[in-house]
Amino acid sequence: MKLIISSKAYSPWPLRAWLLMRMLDIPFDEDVVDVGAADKKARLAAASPTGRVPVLVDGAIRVWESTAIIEYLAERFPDRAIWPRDAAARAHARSAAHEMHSGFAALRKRFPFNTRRPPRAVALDASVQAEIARVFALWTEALQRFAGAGPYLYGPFCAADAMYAPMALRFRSYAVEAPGPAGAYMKRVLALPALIEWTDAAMADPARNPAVDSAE
Ligand SMILES: N[C@@H](CCC(=O)N[C@@H](CS)C(=O)NCC(=O)O)C(=O)O
Repeated sequence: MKLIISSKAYSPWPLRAWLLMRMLDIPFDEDVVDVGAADKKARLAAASPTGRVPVLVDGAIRVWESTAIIEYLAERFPDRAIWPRDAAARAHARSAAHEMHSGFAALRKRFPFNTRRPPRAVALDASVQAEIARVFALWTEALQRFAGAGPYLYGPFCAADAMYAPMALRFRSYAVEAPGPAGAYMKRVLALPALIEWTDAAMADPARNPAVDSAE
């Protein structure tokens, strides 16, 4: 299988699929469309009907949209527990993942994704603060109700953890402190060797997006 992604420093959606596959030992090749490449638009258009990545290519099958990739992987690798085995935990995890996919617009806008950004706080309006509080409440609820012995939201690492991993990176980049169990969970996610592999690769990548790099 091949996962088409974009420059790692700026790519929260590709990170989700990539991290899930790494964490669940699903082998794949990666194909990176460089943010600075002259043919970037053409390559994205050739890769994806939306011109956006991630795209998973499995033989003749092409899957776009991160949530569709997760569902495809869950069907293709039923032994991997991409979603929790328990029905109540699975329902919660799916709701959390879809809430991430469709929500948190204020937070994403205020915290442009940039894994190379030295941690620094910015002023937060009420809508961003409310979305941050919602993420922490969601993590705390999942940890308290479903994590058991942990260490992740529903115990073993699953798709919901992958969906929220870029949020942990955003919180680090913008110096947002997570309280209590949510903070401990965030630390565990940021310590994942696979996540560090991604951010190290981003650090070493010469590709630059000046608009994001110059954000407040
Ligand atoms: N809803 C899509 C969003 C994908 C998306 O916005 N991807 C960004 C990278 S994070 C992209 O490909 N942007 C196009 C570009 O960089 O020109 C998904 O869940 O996969």
